[in-house]
Amino acid sequence: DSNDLNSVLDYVKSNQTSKNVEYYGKAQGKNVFVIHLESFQQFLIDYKVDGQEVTPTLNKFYHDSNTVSFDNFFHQVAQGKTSDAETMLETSLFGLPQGSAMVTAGTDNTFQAAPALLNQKGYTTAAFHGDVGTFWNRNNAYKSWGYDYFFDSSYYPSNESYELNYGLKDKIFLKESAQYIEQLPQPFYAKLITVTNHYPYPLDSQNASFPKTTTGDSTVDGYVQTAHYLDQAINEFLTYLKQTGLYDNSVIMMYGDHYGISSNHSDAIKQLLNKNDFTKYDDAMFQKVPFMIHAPGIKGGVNHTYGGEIDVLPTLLSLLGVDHSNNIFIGSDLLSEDHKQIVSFRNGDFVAKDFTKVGSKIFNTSTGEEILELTTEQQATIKAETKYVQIQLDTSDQVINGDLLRFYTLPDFKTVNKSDYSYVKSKA
Ligand code: GP9
Ligand code: MN
Repeated sequence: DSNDLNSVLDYVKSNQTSKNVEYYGKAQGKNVFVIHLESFQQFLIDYKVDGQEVTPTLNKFYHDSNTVSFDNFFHQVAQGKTSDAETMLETSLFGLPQGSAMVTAGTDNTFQAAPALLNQKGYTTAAFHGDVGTFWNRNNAYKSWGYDYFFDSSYYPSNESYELNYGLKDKIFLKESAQYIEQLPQPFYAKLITVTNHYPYPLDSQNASFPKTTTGDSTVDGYVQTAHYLDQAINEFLTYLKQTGLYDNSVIMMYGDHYGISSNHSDAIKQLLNKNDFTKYDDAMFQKVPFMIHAPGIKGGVNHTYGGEIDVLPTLLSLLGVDHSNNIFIGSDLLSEDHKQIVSFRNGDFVAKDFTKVGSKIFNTSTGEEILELTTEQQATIKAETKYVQIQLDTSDQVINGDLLRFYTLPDFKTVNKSDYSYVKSKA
């Protein structure tokens, strides 16, 4: 009941961070593009096959002097995969330990999510995706989150050759999204969810312009090829943004939602990474995904802060100068010096700046060495970090399972009324 809110509010209070004056509000009033890079792992950044970069566009974006890029950023998804990533990015709440929060809670729960928060600051909000709107219950969850518009596959030209795997091919998807982007009153918050770089990584011969890897694992070897295709699609989209001037008028945020190669493929992974071992520590590090924020005039560079998807929303709102000190968020601003560098995984494991815990094993995070005998001091640190992770996860689950945001009055925020929204395409 509403009393359960107290422990949540205690957490929120203890989770407050100071502002980083170098970044806070530096992108105030700018449009926001959130580009979801399907199954895109950090190791692809600057990765080469036979001397050729797999993702030249994204590498350039990653190293751009106006891009803040994180190289110790992890996905934190569980069974809900893409939907868990979306939930974290839009609400700074975790997905659930089982199933998908977007499916089980997306229709009925109350949220104070990114689209609604920004909408009430004058933003138009829109989500774009080339699959049917019902997948992951997006057509309902997006209403709860307050998206003004959701352009699903019904808004895109249909032609058998345009589709692959889970939906529209990325190049066609991004190209055909332009006609809707152009109609959005500014400033807008637009999320574009790509899908071609999705397991099992098929690609039609016409678009296959990069050699597959040769590990011999057929579910792995197509990964660089579809990643390269995604990179080309992003290149075309960024060119469009530059031509229209939107590039200089927008925050462009990109992230990989989760791993593309599951840890079951350790033999192939060892070949790809050119390593003899794939330890539990290596596996944890393999869960890194890119997180990049480009904004005109901001100081870019590769930032080594440890963080994850749960931290994206507070980071973005800080950059936009939108106060979030009263919001029930589990994560915190990655650019704040108070950000605790402990990345919780959904199963209670974690990567912290000092130690990494996988099951009962503890590793030194910077060297990867397993620590077999812990000192009393190390034991105390790990105990505290384990507890912090558990509190994060439990607090988040309490909020979602108890639908607690319905009891919480966020200052200057009007509760979203789902019946105000319809995404059904009207007949021309
Ligand atoms: C489908 C897509 C895939 O619409 O977003 O989701 P995933 O399988 O990655 O969770
Ligand atoms: Mn996904």
